[in-house]
Amino acid sequence: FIINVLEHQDFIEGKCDTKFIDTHPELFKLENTSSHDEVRLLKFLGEKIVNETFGNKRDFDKPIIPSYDPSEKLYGTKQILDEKGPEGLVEWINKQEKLLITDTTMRDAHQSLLATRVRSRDMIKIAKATSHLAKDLFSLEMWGGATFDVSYRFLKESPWKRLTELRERIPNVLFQMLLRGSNAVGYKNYPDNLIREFVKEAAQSGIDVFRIFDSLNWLEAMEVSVDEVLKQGKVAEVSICYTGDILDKSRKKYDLEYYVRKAKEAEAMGAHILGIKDMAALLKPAAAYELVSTLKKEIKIPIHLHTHDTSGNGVATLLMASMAGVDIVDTAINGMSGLTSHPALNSIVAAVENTKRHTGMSLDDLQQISDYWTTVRDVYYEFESGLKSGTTEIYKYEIPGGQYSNIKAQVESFGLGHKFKEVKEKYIEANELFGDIVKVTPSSKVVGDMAIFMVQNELDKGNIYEKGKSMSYPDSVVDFFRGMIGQPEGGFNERLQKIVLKGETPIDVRPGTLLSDIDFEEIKKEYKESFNIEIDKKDQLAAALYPKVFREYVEYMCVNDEYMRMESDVFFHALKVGEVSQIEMASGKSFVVKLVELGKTDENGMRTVVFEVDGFRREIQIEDRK
Ligand code: 3PY
Ligand code: ZN
Repeated sequence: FIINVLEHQDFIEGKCDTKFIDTHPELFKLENTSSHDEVRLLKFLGEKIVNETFGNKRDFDKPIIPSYDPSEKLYGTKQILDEKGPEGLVEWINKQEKLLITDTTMRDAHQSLLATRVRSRDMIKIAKATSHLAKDLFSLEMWGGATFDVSYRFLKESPWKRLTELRERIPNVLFQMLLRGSNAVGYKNYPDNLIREFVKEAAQSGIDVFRIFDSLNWLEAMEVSVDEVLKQGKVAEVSICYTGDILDKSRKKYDLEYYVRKAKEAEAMGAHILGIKDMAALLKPAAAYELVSTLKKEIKIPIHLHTHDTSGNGVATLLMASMAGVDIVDTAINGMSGLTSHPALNSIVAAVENTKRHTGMSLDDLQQISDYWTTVRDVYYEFESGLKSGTTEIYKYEIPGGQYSNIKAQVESFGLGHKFKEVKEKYIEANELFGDIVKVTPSSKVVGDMAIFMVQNELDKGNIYEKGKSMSYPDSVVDFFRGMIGQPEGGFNERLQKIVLKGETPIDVRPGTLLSDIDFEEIKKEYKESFNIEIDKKDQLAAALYPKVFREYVEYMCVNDEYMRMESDVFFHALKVGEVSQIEMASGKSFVVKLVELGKTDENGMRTVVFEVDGFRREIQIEDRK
C-alpha cells in the first residue's frame, strides 16, 4: 500500500495537529487495514533505512538483565530522607565511616561519553535490578545537565516520563540531578518563577538531591534554586566548581583559600551538602587530599566530590579524597566509566574493601550491572568520541569532560577540523582574555565559542584590542560581557568588554531580577491554539525552558509515535535486510516486523521498502533524500 497520509496536502504543508489523523479517517482506509501505529512505525523505519542505514546493521548482543530476589525488602537512603528529612539524612551521612557512592551512569557518564544519547528504555530495563543489586548506593544521578534538552531534541522522548518510570522502579536510592543554578537545565538565565516552578515539579516527580552550581561560582545566582529546594524539603547540594590547581602556588586566583571561602559561603546559604564539582578533571590526587582535609576542618556539612577521569588520575583522586575523609564520591559503573566519564565505580568499591571505608557493596552484583551497560553501550557506538586513552593535556586546556568529547565535532562543523589543536590552544588564550574564569556550562561554551572565533579571525591576545574592535562577537560572548551569565570572580576584562559590547552598558545584578515572570497560562494557550492540546505543568516548563526544541518535539509527535518502548538497536539502526524484530509501540501494542527488501529509487525519487508485519506483506514508499 501507499501511505496516504504522507500525500495529503495539509500534511505536506505541515498543517497537522494532534487531531489531524482523527479528522481524516479516510487516509487510513488501507489494504489489510493497517493501523495508525503500524503506519507510523513503518514510516519511521523506512525513513531510517532509505536515508541512513540502507538496510545494513551491525550485530549487537542482547543485554542481559541480571536476576535478583524480588522479595527482598528494600530500605535505602531514599527512606532515610523521606522519614527523617534532609537534616536527618545529613546526620546519617555524618555517622557513616564507609565511603558513600553515587552512580552517574544514567546522567553525566553518558553525557560525557556518548553525547547524552542513552535512551530511557535502556535505563528502565536495568532499573529494578539496580535497585536490588546496587541498593547500598548513596544516590543515582539520573537527570539534569544536558539530559533534558537532548531527550526532546534528539531522542524524542519526555525526560519527565523517564524520571517517573525510574522512580517507580527504584524506590530505595536517592535520585540526584544537576541543576545549573539560574540556568536550570539550559544555557541562559531564566526568570525566577521558572526556576522555582521547575524545582518544585522536579522535586514532586522524584528528584531528592539537587546539585546546584553556578558556572562562575557566583553564589548569589544560586540563591533562588537553593531556597526553593529547601522549601520542597529536598537536599540542597550547593556545589563549588573546581578550576586551576591549588598545588601550583604561582596560580593565585583559585587557591585553597578561595575554595575555603566559597565552601563557607555555601554552608551559610543553607546547603545540606557541599559539592566539589571538578568538571574538567583538574583536581589532582594530592590536591584532593589537601582540599578535602582542609574543608573537613573548616565546614560541618558533608562533602560530595565529583570528578572526571579524563587525565587517567580519577581513581587516585577519589582514593586520596577518601583518605582525607570525603563523605561521598561520584563514580560510573565500570562499563560506562573512564576517560571523559567518571572514575570506575566497581574499581573504587574494590579498592576500599577491607579498609575502614569499605562500601558494603558486592562486586559480583555490580559486575552484572556493568556487563549490562557494556553491552548496551555498543548500540551507541556512533556517539563515542574516539578518545582512546587518558590525557594529561586536560590540565593545560581545562576543558570540561562533556565539552572535551564534543569540541572536536563542533570545530569540524565550522570547517576547522584541521585546526583542532589551534582551537584548543586558543581556548587557553580566550580564558586568559576573560580573566581566567570558571569553565563549565554555560561559561565553557563562551570560552569555546571565543576560541573558535579567534581561530576563524586570526585573533590573539595582542591584536584583539585593535583588529577585533569592529567585529561582532558570538552571541554567547556578548551575553557573557553583558553580565547575563553572572559576575565572574575578580570582575570582567573591561577593555575587552567595551570592544565586545560596543557602547552597551553591562548589568551588575543577578539577571533573574530583571527578567519578567514566565506566563504559564499563555504557554498553555499557545499550545491549545497551535496544536489543540492541553499541556500540563511539566510540558509548560519544557516549553518555557526550550521554546523551539519543545515545539519541534510536539510537531514530531503529531506525525510520529513515541518510541520509548522500542529497543535502542532498532531506534538507532532500524532493521537489516532479513532481520525480524518484535517492536513495541507506546500504546503497548507490538508488531513482529521483518525487513524483506529495499527496492530501487524510481524516477520521482521515491524508494519502496518491503516489510512483513505480523506475516502480512507491506510496501511503503519513502523519499530518497540522498
Ligand atoms: C552540565 O552542566 O551539564 C555539566 O555536566 C557541567 O559539568
Ligand atoms: Zn561532570
